[in-house]
Amino acid sequence: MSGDNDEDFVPGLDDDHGLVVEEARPKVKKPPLFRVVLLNDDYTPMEFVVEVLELIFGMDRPKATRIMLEVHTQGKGVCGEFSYEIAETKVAQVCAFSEQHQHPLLCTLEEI
Ligand code: TYC
Repeated sequence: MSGDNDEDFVPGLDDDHGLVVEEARPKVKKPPLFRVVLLNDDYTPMEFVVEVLELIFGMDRPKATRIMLEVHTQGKGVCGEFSYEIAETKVAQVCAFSEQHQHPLLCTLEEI
């Protein structure tokens, strides 16, 4: 019987209707990422910045110390890359924690 044989296969045609429709490939973009960036200042104690990096960004002490020193010497440093909602939450947490302790530590977002 015709159509039951693999050798009769014609791309774009099927036996019952004559046409097959290619499945839609929805265009889905990856969501944008944001860097959370810590800024240097002259007043926030180094130990406090290390604590922030451990507490809010889950870094271990050696990594937190390295990032803190990078910020101290270069003026800014990256704490991590996140979706917008998570990055925004981290920035808000850093600001709230710094304000609570009356330090002027600044933190911002950068779209990647
Ligand atoms: N520059 C600060 C000091 O000498 C330390 C510091 C590091 C402050 C990183 C902010 O994001 C910062 N005490």
